[in-house]
Amino acid sequence: MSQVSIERRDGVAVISINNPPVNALSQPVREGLTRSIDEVAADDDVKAIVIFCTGRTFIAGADIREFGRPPVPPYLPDVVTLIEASDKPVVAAMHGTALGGGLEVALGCHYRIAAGSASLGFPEVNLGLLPGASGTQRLPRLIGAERALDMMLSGKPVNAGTALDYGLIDKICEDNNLQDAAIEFARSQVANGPRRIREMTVPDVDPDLFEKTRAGIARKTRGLMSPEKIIRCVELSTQVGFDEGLKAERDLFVECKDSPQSDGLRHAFFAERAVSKVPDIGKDTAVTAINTVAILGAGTMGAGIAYNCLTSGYAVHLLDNNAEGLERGATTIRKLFEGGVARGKISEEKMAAGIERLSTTTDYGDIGDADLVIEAVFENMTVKKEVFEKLDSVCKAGAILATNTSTLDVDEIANVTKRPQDVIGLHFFSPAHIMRLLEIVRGAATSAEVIATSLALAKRLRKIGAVVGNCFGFVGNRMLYSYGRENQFLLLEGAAPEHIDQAMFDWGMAMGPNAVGDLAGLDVGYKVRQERTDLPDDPRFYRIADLLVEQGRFGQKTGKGMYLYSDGSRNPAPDPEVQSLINNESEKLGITRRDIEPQEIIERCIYGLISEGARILEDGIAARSSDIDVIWTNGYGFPRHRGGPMHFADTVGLTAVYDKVCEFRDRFGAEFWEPPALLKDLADKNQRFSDFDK
Ligand code: 3H9
Repeated sequence: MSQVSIERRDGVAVISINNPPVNALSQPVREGLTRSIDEVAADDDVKAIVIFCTGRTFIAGADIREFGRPPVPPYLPDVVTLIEASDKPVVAAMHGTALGGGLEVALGCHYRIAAGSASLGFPEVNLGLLPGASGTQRLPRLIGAERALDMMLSGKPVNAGTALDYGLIDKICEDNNLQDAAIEFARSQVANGPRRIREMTVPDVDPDLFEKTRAGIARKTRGLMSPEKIIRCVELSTQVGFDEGLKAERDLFVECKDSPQSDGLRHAFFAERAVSKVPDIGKDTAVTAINTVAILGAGTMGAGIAYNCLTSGYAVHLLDNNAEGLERGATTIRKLFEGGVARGKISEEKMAAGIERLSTTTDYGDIGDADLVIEAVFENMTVKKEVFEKLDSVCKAGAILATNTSTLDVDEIANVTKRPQDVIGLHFFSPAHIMRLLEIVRGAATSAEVIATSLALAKRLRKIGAVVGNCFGFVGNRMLYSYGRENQFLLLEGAAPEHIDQAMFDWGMAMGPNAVGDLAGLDVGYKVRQERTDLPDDPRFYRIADLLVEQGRFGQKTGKGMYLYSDGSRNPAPDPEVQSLINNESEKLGITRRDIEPQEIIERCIYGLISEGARILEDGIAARSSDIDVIWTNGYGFPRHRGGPMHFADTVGLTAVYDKVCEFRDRFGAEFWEPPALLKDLADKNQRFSDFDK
């Protein structure tokens, strides 16, 4: 069946697009639209045209999957031009999410109406693209350059009400009456005829707008190419004629589309959708209803998780053995709510309702009715086991018992209960209410239902749930060990903390490893290392971090760690004391310090990560290499435009990665740099990690 069909309703032709799930503008849709517009243009009985979509949404954009392949005509800009050229008024009738190329189709129409629940936007920037089918030239003409820039640079959609205020749409109608309202509206415009945006001029703009915008986004968009190109296109819309602007837009769009940045961002988009598909968990796996969540431990993490649950509509019992700690936790939650209200993120009513759903207790007897318990106490196996024994005795049958451990063996914890099938790891990242990642750690006995329910929970908490296997540190923190190890070795070999951090920041990491360590607290990793019995017997291993902790330098919270934080500042300042400590240690260990180029810093840290990622795949701890990418881009500040460590390796080429790892093995020893068998195997076959996923 064709994805585009025509129905005639008393002089109005309704062109319907039916391309589930999101009516993306795949080649057959573009072809169908072209054919349909031509057909109704030639039909004298048709006086006006409506473009409508069946299913859950208006067109949600170009078909992103096509961008990795050679383009096949008709091209979208030509389709939009054809629509606008119609002599009969064309009305876009939008519901759901009218995004990207979908909104460009609507801008090619002469009029636009939308259902009240619709949202409209240009999310291309999130994919390293710019609106490439005239959006950068039509939107500023319709709503002004400033608002157009805001929509295209933020990538955030606007709701129907805002769209009406902006003049982006002409009318809002009831959700269940869209098609009829659009037909009536189209009929009412027959006398007026087409109104073409290409014939408009951009309303006057502040001459400094573009420079101010560039300066305003510089830090946030560092290293990204598409934001600057969006600004350039909108600037051109105020300087040159429509056709010239369109041509420039096309050239810049193609440059973006063909860039590794867009490739990485598109990979991240699809990886985030793939991660929710867990091989042995089907759509028919039962999901337990969760209404009440108990959170154990009222520290920063517990309070953050509680706030996240409360703002997602759950009732929360917050439990802590220590009454003062409990009060502090409740205060933290109230402050988080107040901050949310102050920033306009939540309403006063939602805050009041959320606080109403919170109860606090020091008594395990009060949490027996919880459907889900999330333990967020100290990262210590003995403490965790005690907690789970208590939970086993007080919690109702069928309750999910989750540990927020970031490293420990979930099976060992589960096995102190009589219900290991109900035990799972839910590894939140700090700050828990902000970080999007939730590592869902399945134990050997965890039931499919508990995993499916945890995935549903992640969605309701507005997080990305990544299901991983059980091993020390799971995926994220296990890989972090290799990354951190190289950082520590580089310090001893001659690189200053700030040089390492600068190199990694410039490469795209949100922060360098030393600044991250200070932020998270160097004592956290120290305590974990103290408990481990399987660490390498190498005096260099995390030596500097250990010494700093032993001197009471825990990081930001103690005003000094790898860096100095004077007078409560959060800005890391290099500390000569730390540098001399590092120099002394190098000498003690007989390491000759040398200048280390940023390139070596980057390669050792990132190839260390990639190698551990490959081992994680070999061990079956992650189901797909793209799951690892989701974890690192959403939990560890890995640059999204590089797709994630495994995708980055694919773009470098696995033979080159393998050769480099072998070079490091020869230079720095096999203990840490023996190439993983999977890396060698894929490199030998000239394959990618993405081939392993298939
Ligand atoms: C563009 O338009 C460029 C133009 O300016 C210029 C061109 C010349 N293409 O997210 P979901 C799939 S760039 C292909 O889970 P939701 C998705 O992979 C584009 N596939 O649903 C998933 O597949 P699967 C600008 C797409 O309800 C399924 O649909 N537009 C596309 O949570 C369901 O997706 C965008 O960037 C696509 N465009 O959210 C919008 N979109 O089931 C991107 C989705 O196999 N899309 N799929 O895993 C979205 O933001 C969300 O999908 C949307 C629905 C909000 C629409």
